[in-house]
Amino acid sequence: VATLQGKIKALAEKKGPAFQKLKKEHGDDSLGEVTVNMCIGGARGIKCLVSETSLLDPMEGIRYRGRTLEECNQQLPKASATSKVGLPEASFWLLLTDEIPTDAEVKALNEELHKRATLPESTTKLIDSLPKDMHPMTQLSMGLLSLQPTSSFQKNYRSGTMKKTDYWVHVLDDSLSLVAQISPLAARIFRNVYFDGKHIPADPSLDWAGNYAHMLGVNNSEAFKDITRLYLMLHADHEGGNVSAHTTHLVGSALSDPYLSYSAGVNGLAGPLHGLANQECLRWLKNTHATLGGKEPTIDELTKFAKDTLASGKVIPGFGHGVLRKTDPRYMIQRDFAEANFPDDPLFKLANACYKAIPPVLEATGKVKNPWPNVDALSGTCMQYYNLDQEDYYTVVFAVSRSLGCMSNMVWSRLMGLPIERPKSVTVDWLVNHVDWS
Ligand code: CMX
Repeated sequence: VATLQGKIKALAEKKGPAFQKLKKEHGDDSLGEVTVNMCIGGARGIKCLVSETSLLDPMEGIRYRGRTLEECNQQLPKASATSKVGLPEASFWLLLTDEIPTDAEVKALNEELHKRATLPESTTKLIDSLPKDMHPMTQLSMGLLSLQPTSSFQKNYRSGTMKKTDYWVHVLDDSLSLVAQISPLAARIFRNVYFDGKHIPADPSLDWAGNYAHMLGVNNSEAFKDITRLYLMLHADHEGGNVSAHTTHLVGSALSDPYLSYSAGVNGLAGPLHGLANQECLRWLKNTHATLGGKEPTIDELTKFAKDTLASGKVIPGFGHGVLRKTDPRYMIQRDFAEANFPDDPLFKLANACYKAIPPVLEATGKVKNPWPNVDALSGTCMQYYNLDQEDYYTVVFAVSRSLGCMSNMVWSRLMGLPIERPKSVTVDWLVNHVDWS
């Protein structure tokens, strides 16, 4: 922890003067106008948030601290000499410090995470008592809330002794614990819902994501551990404006602690237009596969399926994006993994056919701004190949991953002393009176 703290502090000292100068000397500079459509259109495109950890380019995709995901996957330390997948906990280090950690640093981080991973009895009791048909994301959100009394931030705030300049230290402390605890919590929910509560103990010799895959207990292969590592690395962060990151940031801006804030973020991730899309996407693919009697579909058949979905008033899950305007690089990296590991899997073949059939259907609507697939179009397909085919659970895996980005971002928000968020809202009458009708 001391090393991590030292690195974060050094980076903040390096970046601090430019930030202060911006505030002082350019505080009134314009970043563009806000149109009526932006105001009534979900604030799309308004630059009104600072998120230090990553930046999303519509054409190129996300960069973690300036590095593309391909670069991250290459440069981040691996679990073994044979693995080709960058470790997600190494991306956590990168998001926090702007440095690729050494193997030794990742090893030390993993030891720290293992030390912090134990769930209090109050949490295990609560989780074990929940009805099996309660959605796993609801359970996860409740589990995170149940950990809130352990928050170092809230304890220190309450004691009245914590200086504003030390907020981030306690947020970092909580973030490490939350990241450590979220994987056993998520695995416990999975085993309760699908395996009658037969739990698999953690393996302290494994890395964070490898151990999570191990505790899920659906597949012992190294390939399943690798796809879990890849999934968790790819979904870790997607700048600050998406629903889960923004919610976490917004709630945290009221100085709610990391558990309260991330539980709220998880609730946003549970929406079908956001994280739940991976569950919906696999359901859509399975349904299409079954309706076609398991045979390989023609592009014409898929086109008809896609049109029927639109005609029934539903969105096609896994396609489109609020910011991206080309195929999501996260989709492409997962596709490369699938090509290398299970090219003949029927659902992968179906997902590939969708890649050809669906974009023209969405384009023909004339309104969809990005007809290309996003990450959710393939993540479920990859997981089901390794027996993780309980699609209602998929968004939980996303949430385990997204804790890395949301928590890193929260550390930096407190470090920069960002204030409580309070954008201005207006009424429709106000808009009507405000615009120039002449
Ligand atoms: N299927 C059908 N219609 C779609 C569509 C899709 N995949 N994507 C966009 N549209 C529609 C929108 O619903 C909207 O229609 P209305 O004007 O009738 O309301 C219109 O096209 C314009 O939308 P947009 O500006 O292109 O997209 P938004 O920024 O409003 O929404 C998103 C982005 C992701 C919510 C949307 O593309 C969608 O619903 N996709 C399917 C769900 C999905 O895959 N979500 C996961 C995204 C990644 C993530 O957050 O995890």
